[in-house]
Amino acid sequence: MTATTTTETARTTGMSAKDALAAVHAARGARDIVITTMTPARDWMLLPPTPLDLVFVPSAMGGAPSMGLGLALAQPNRRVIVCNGDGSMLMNLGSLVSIVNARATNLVVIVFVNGTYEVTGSQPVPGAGVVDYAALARAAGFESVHAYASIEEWRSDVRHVIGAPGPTFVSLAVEPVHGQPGPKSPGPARERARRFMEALDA
Ligand SMILES: Cc1ncc(C[n+]2csc(CCOP(=O)(O)OP(=O)(O)O)c2C)c(N)n1
Repeated sequence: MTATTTTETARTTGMSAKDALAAVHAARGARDIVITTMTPARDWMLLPPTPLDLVFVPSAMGGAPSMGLGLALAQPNRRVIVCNGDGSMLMNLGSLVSIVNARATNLVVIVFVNGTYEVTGSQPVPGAGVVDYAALARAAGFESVHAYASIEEWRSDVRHVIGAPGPTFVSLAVEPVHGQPGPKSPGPARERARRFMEALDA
């Protein structure tokens, strides 16, 4: 179930968020919805886009797992993958309980644990190095819980992890990056929402 014996807050293996996202990008199915927010959104936009990407920028901070739950329930024949920040996850821990309670078997929540609020200037996230996100997910009732601190292990498991019945929670210990700008909106939200809804109907 948990893939590594390393604690999830360990920083020894040097997994970059970009590499971890690239592994998600390579493994996602053609019909899967991918929601990204915070630095995962910034780095996802460096990869080739698809109409089923929901780059949640600007965002209701903390809201990505809830957005993912709504989409997972509305689109039961699609998998929904949420790429969230650790600070954002802390703002909306209750969503984990809602996800389990709703039995959202098609939902995967991936938290990029970098210990910082990277988009706002790398302030430390409360509890960085102490909070065990995988344990929080288990306590909320998730049965499929994984934690990785190694890009090699994540690359080798990602397809299986996101393809298995959920709800699934993944904690990725990634290196913080300092001094980079936050994500820029990829365009007018209304127009992007319209195109996204068209893609859902297609
Ligand atoms: C109500 C409220 N609580 C907490 C915060 C602090 N906060 C939570 S997430 C965040 C920025 C994003 O951090 P994170 O989700 O860790 O993503 P990263 O930028 O590291 O990718 C901030 C400033 C806030 N802005 N508002």
